[in-house]
Amino acid sequence: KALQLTLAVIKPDAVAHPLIMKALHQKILEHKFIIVKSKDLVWQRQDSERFYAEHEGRFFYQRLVEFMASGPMRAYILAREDAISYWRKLMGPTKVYRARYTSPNTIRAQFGLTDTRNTTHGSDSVESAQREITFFFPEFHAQEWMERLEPSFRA
Ligand code: YYY
Ligand code: MG
Repeated sequence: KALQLTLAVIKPDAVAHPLIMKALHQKILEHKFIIVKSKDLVWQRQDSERFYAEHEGRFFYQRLVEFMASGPMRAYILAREDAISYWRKLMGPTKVYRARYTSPNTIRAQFGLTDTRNTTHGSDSVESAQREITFFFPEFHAQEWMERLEPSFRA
């Protein structure tokens, strides 16, 4: 079955808690994602602003970019069948109160603190996955990675 790549990020609120990191790592493996690459990093504010440029001007923009540059994150390139929508489903809704009411088993419902400190990010489309993977892993060549797979796993 065709593998799809997505970018998953564990945000600073969760990286600060080793037990949450462990739970999230286990969840990734449990759901049969392949961890293609991972790295720990800290953003400067300008990285934050560039990544979230689409939200510039929204009421939450300042608190969002400030939070995302407030401490270490872990970024993963994950591969799986339907990786993009699958990871989004595991994440749950953006807003923590909504997540807790509507999807209590999701990552944001279980670990999110606020609508901003909501534990995780996931790409939301093929285009954003490409853009975001390159943003975090500029040295990674998705095309080459795909070409090395068994043909039946290729998109
Ligand atoms: O894609 P997703 O992360 O689920 O939500 P977006 O609507 O793209 O917002 C990106 C990011 O902005 C969200 O994860 C937290 C923050 N944010 C916020 O702080 N307050 C809101 N009311 C909405 C979003
Ligand atoms: Mg989004």
